Amino acid sequence: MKKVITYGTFDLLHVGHINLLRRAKALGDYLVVVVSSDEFNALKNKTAYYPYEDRKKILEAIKYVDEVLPEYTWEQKIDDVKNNNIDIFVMGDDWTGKFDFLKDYCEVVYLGRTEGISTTKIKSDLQIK
Ligand code: C2G
Repeated sequence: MKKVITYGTFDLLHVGHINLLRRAKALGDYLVVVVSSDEFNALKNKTAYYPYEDRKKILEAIKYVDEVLPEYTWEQKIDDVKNNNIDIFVMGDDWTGKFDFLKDYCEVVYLGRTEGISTTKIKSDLQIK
């Protein structure tokens, strides 16, 4: 069984997230999504509209997603890959190169982002502060 892993906040879920998750799952048989805790989002200078528990539940309802784990630190990725026997790490190409250190442990794939949509754009279009 080929296991895939990806990371993110996945706030205000939109088609860019779904396109990423669909393509990530298509690379293997099992997709683990590591969703940023509210504390980790603070480290990313992000404030999610939905709290962690809700973002986790929403991701678990997506047919491409097999398992959802919490992301607490930047440093947990190597352990996550090892502990979950991951074969492929996937991120959107806004992260190209940033996670190449994982190539010692698994395949690293950066997928093209979906243009014209982002959580930040949704918030600004709706004037949510
Ligand atoms: N994404 C995408 N197209 C968009 C928006 C997002 O392909 N229009 C992808 C991102 O590239 C990322 C995933 O969807 O792979 C989740 O995006 P975010 O929730 O914004 O995640 P981010 O804040 O980039 O967190 O340790 C890594 C971080 O947790 C990544």
